[in-house]
Amino acid sequence: MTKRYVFGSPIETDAILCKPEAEQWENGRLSYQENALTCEMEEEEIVYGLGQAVRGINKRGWIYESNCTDDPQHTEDKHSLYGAHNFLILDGESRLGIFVDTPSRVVFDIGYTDRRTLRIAPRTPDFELYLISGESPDDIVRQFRKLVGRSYIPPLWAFGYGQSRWGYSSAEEIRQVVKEYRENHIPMDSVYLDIDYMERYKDFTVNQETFPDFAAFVEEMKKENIHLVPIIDGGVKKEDGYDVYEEGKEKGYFCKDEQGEDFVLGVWPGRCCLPDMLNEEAGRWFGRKYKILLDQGIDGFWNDMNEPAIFYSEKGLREVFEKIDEYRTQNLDIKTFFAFKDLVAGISNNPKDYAAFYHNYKGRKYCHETVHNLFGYYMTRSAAEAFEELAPDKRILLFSRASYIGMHRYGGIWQGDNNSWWSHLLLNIRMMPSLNMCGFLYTGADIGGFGADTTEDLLIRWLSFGVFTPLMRNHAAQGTRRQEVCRFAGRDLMGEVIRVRYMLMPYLYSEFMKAALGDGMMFRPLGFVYGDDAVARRVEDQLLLGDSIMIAPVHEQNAAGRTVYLPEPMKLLRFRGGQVWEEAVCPKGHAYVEMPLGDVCVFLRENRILPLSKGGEHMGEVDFSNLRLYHFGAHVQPYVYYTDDGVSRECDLSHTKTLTV
Ligand code: MIG
Repeated sequence: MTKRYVFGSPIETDAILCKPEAEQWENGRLSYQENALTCEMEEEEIVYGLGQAVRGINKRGWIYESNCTDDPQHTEDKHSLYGAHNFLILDGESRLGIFVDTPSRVVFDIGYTDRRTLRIAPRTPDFELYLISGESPDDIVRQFRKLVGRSYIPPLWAFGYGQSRWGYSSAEEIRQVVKEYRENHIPMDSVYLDIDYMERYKDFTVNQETFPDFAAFVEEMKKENIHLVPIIDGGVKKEDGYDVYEEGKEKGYFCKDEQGEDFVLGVWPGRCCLPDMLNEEAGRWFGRKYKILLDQGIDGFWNDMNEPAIFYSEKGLREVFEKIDEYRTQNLDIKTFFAFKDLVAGISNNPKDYAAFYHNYKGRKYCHETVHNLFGYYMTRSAAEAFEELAPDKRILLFSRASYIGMHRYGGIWQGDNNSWWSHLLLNIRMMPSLNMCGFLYTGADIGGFGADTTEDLLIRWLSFGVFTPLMRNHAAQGTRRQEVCRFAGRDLMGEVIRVRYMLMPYLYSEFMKAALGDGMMFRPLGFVYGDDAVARRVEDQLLLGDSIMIAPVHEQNAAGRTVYLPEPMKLLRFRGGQVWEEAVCPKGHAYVEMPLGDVCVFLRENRILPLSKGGEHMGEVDFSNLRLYHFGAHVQPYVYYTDDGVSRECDLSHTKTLTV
């Protein structure tokens, strides 16, 4: 049951599609005072949720802030990442789902100030609050997701393995990457185009010198069964004669500063303007621009820098230059040296700048900071709504870096600029269920790690987890070690791991679609299914994937295996050398399982079915009808199997059939 409460005069976010009647607030489990909601947490209570955030599946013991931020250091001392996902569940003696709907910052102090107290403090006293009670966390998630609407569904090919790298700058370079994969028979479906495909980082342009005849190149890649996926940035280059800029300026579609002039900020292309994504007309205009690339055969995009990231504002830059001169002649000591250092570092993503420009949203003028968390959401929504008109018959791949709940209807997200660290593989694992709770099903992290140099074993282990995530993309930053699998001596092993993805595809797609169409989760914490098992509830590095299997990825360097907790007897299926080895049933309890590099292990639940295909070198080769069904137990339940053509926008649960043994 959901109860809705309105505090002050909230700004509509369009997160919730169907709103129940608002009720009169009364302090109950949660009390409201001094613009904060507080409640006591029981010792054993677990707090799930918050989507994209640092730390564990259980969010207790830290203070988080919903404030979309471009911060490439996802260390555990941080409070905000790229998304703002204000939904959580308290799971103790009773259960409670909480969604705080407001477009600006919210602080979630989950036992940080006082270990036993939850304190939720929105930036202003204007917000909507939804309290959902239910029988189980699963039940609460379903009710919540029904309120926020169906999750985005990408085309089937977008589940294939994709290669990306910041720095790919010519058609020739991309041809080479594709050639290496195909020659080594390593499956692949997509290559991502990062900012260097553009002409001087101008959205919707293509560098004519390095990508001559882009449409023909897109077509050539399609023949190789490769989809090219270009990046689109939130900022539009301020350059005379650049049509997107000129049009935006003339029509008044850019965000304005206090004086009513176009707000100017620095991002990749240098000086930029921000399309007012929140404004219906401006958003529609920006969304229609994707047509330029659609017309050249493109059918997928990733939206970046849409927190929005601000390297500097024109004003901020001026101030820094003025101050820097003051330091020039000084003896920089303990006080002044660090102030000097911070001066330049503080120029990016500065709160002052977020308070210095305005939107025209739903007919009213708003200072950006009051609606900050909606920018990436509305950028992605603008694109998705344009696609509905421009490509009514097919699904277009779309995912974003910044997000707010509600955006999950329009696109997926990737988990941003992680690092090639083992701890970030673990973070990737832990974030999957939290994101799923908030409706973000099509998601994944940069496999191998974005920043810093990867290692061969990290990449293998990360791929061995990445085979399960809907977005399976290897991406790395400019200047880091090359990360295409063909660059490693262990390429054959990596190829075998990637092949597992294609064998699992019928199951993964089916589970994804059932989660999307049925408001469920694809990845669940063990506590969601084995809520009465006190040990299972504390497991932070194993997940249930769909209804049939559990996964327990290796996330430590030099481990030859790991301890796995089995909440019930399960059968170990080991993918090795392109084959599936059925091992003995592991009894309930802890078990040490050997997992040498290159093995992918799944734990099959009793009386469930795991359908597998033979695989393929791209999604078009995967046979979704000739399946081998793995199972064990005396009372095997039928498997509800979803398949469709993978492109039509029309999808519903009538596309399911039942597989039995
Ligand atoms: O600030 O386009 O998260 O995936 O490679 C860096 C360059 C800008 C950030 C994205 C990353 C991408 C990079 N972008």
